[in-house]
Amino acid sequence: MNSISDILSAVDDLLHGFEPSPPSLARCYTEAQIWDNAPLWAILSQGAQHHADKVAIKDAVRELTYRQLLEQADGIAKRFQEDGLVMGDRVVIQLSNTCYFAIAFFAAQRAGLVPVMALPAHGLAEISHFFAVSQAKGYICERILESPESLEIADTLSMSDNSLTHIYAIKHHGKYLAFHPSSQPGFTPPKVIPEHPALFLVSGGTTGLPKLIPRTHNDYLFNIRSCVEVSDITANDIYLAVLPAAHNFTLGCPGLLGALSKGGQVIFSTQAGPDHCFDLIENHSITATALVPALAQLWTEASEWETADLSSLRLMQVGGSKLAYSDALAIQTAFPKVLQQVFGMAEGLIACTRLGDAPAIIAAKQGCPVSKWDEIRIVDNAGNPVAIGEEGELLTRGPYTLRGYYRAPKHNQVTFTDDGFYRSGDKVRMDEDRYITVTGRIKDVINRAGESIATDEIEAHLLCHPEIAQVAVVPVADTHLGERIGVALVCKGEPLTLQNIRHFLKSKNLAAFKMPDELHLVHSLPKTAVGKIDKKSVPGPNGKPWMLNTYR
Ligand code: J2J
Repeated sequence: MNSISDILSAVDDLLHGFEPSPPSLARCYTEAQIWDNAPLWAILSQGAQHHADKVAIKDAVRELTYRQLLEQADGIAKRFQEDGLVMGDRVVIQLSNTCYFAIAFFAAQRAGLVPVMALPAHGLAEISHFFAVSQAKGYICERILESPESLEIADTLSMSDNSLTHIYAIKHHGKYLAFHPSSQPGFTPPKVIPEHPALFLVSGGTTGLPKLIPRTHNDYLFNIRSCVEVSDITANDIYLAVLPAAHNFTLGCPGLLGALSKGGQVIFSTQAGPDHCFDLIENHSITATALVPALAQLWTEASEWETADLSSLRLMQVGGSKLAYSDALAIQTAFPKVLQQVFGMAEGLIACTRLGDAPAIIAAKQGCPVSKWDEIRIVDNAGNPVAIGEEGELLTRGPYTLRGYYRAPKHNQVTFTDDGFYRSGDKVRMDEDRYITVTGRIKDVINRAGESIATDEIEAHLLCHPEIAQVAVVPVADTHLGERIGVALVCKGEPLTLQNIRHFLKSKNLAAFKMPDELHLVHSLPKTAVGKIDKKSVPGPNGKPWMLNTYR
């Protein structure tokens, strides 16, 4: 049996380096019933109460009803406890999109463990970093049959000096602890405190190692509920989890947890390509899904020749990076009336367009905050608020936005204002109706011969060129200019030349000093773990990363 003192010390350790909301605000959120004061697993227990025999989750090989999902999660939760893991302990979960993901996630919640939500594409460097920061004891991973190296991280971690004591490997009968869900009716979960962290999301920044973002039971439940409300999720919805399930977008905005919270159904897909997913949409009558722009672009192109019946789809969320206006229009033509732009961040704030908005607004803007309790401040370089409609950095605070990254005091000093606003680093404009247009990242600037050039301005112009599919503008080291402007392009058909794009940019009245210095044509641009363009890894003409190492 796990002793009370083990539990107290695990919870104590969990809270070390966690920045909660100030008590006065916490009280206000509770009194206003923004915070439910419930554990995150209530989503599942309520589902099992109201929709016990309805299928909750499905993947390519299995399906589980709400009751089965709860009982199997409880079987694993009991196993965790028997193995000595206690409430407050952290576990890193790194699983692909199958039913096991949901079982493992809810098992951790039911046992009071706090999962660090790693993405399948994270490598040893990121996973080791998650262990170093969180001091997690458990690692839940899987052997992916097509990828024999998938247990290499577990092998390496098990031999190095770290906090890891329990490795659970799905689909693996070997040296690691087996993860065999077996039903456990009547399990009593430990009593978690809803103001404590329920999970750690990982930051989506494309520079440096990801930071850990503590999300509490209260804040995440509110996040999910707000997204469910604005997207009208009901028990009739069938949600396709196509981006990694551990990413905030797929997990809780409204994502798979949103669908389950209303008694809907979740279909897990390990493939994101249109041929596979279109069949899933037809076969399962999928109603809702979430994509990054590059994937939405691919689906849009494929809709021209794929013949599957996609008429069940009523909500296609697109977010994660800027959706080019021309791509939004193409989506609206290929998939009428279903597009919802989402500007979100694992740190908290979610803004989105509403399905009932005018199509022109949905194509052009990233949306307005999902909650009236989201506080937004747009500031200039000196930190002063800008006028409505002016560009500036977006700062935000609210009932589901973090107050500090986990165990990162130095970083937190510069990333949060004294009054608790999170500096997102995103450059935006906001209209009177609180609709936000993302214009870039404040630090995506090239210093060319003393001139500061925003890369997103050049990118936005180039994306209007009918022959350009994708673009990344990066600073390239230059002995004379300091930095020069490099453009990596994916063309739709005929390859373009530097001359062509300069000519095009001139026709858009772009200043001479913003003209690209160098062009590199590529077949595709590298992507981050969730599928956003990863500028840091964009290859130059010599095949090596092109961007200056010192890119700020
Ligand atoms: C431009 N930039 C965007 C958008 C995010 C829903 C949707 C996305 C995320 C996500 C998420 C953008 N246009 N529509 O968690 O729940 C960039 C911004 C932001 C950063 C956050 C969700 N949508 N971005 O992408 O934590 O720069 O979350 O600050 O991975 O992605 O990244 P991440």
